[in-house]
Amino acid sequence: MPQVPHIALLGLASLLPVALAYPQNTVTNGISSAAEPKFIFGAIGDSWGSGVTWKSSNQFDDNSDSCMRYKYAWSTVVNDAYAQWTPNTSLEPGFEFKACSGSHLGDDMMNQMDQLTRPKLVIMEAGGNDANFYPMADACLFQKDHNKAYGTSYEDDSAENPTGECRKEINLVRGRLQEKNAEGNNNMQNTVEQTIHRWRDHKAVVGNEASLFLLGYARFFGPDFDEACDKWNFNVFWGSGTQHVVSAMRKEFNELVGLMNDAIRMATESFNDVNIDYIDIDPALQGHRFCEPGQSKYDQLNWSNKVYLWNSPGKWFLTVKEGDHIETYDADTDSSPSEDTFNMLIEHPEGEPRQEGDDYILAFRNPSVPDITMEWKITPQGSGNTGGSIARTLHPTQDGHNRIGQIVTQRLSQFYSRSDNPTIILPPNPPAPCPLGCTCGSSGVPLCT
Ligand SMILES: *[C@@H]1O[C@H](CO)[C@@H](O)[C@H](O)[C@H]1NC(C)=O
Ligand SMILES: CC(=O)N[C@H]1CO[C@H](CO)[C@@H](O)[C@@H]1O
Repeated sequence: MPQVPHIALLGLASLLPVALAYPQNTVTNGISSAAEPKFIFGAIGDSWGSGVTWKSSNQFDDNSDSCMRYKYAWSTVVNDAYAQWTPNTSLEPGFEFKACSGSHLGDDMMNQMDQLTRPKLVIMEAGGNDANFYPMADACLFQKDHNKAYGTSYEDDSAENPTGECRKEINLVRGRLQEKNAEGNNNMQNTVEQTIHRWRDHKAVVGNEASLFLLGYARFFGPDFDEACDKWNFNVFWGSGTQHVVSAMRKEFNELVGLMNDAIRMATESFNDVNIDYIDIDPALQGHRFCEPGQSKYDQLNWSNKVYLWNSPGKWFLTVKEGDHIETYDADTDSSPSEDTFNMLIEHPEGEPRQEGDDYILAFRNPSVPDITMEWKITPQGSGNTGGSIARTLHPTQDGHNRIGQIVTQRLSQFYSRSDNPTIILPPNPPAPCPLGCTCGSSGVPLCT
């Protein structure tokens, strides 16, 4: 890469004044001399980095900057595992968590860098907002804007000249990920590279021998062969949406996440610097994405721990009545009805949703079990922290963050040559669930009818 030595020279030119300008009495080489020495490491990035808290009990901090940092985000898992990867066990961990929901590559990352003291290690996860994935997810999955006509569904639309919002948004995201600049370089990769250049030149990094790891994202959907999902949709019930989660669309979503990851990985590789590298976190969700074989609709809506991604934008309350017996469940306490009850009712909405104030309410009753009803109430727009139950959609659950944190921990222990610590073994991926319509004995070989 011809521009690398050039920029590196620029960085060198500014090294001396910047290093001298840095307050030497408080921080030297990532070791704070005020208190006991620390190994300072920062986590910066967007909402996949912040983790998206959705209630006060799982906030990492007081959320006064509305960054929605989650107490169980992958970076906290890495911090908890500090002793397993640190290059120097005599140093206390100096974890600085600055990732912020909504952030982009470039300026936002540099603003977060400004908030770090003098890190020896920075782990960054960003780029999704530069590709602008959310409008695509809304158009293809949730369709939560009551007043919007989403138009022709994915399967009835043209890939080249779409009229429906879903395919239009997919094409926009694809464009952002595949566009090339005048020199023929991929724009997204270029944006990542520019951010890395700026990171190298940042005053907290210059002269500090710091390392930078960039995380990618994880694909949302399981392997293609599950057909049950073709008949489901993730549309919110208060909208008029009927976009099913068809396999061709799932495949495209996965492909786009893959393109994002390629741009990040290739950008890091272009530096050919052992201190700048990519970590593939996609395997973290293996077996636990949406539409994995053998999952039920209940699993998709985050009422089980089979799926490691959040679904269902909105703050919800459920009431299940069985004769005189009434049970309520809500998003705040994370309580949920039994899977059997839910699955028995969910395909049987009774009439149309009604609106009460800010809420939308829909009742369900299965004609074959008429004395059980379920009422589902959703507040689409949360305020303050409740907004997180919308914003967390399509982000990892705590289980997902755990897995991502384990992957990062393992990588760091290799990077810092902690061969004394061979015990970090990622949990094995669960065996593939039995495909629908098949039976799987202890051999695990599916017998399908
Ligand atoms: C680890 O940190 C301690 C405390 O600052 C320092 O005295 C020691 O030299 C460091 N060890 C290595 C191997 O860098
Ligand atoms: C709101 C909700 O449904 N929460 C559930 C999501 O999944 C986790 C398990 O990963 C449950 O603990 C929550 O109750």
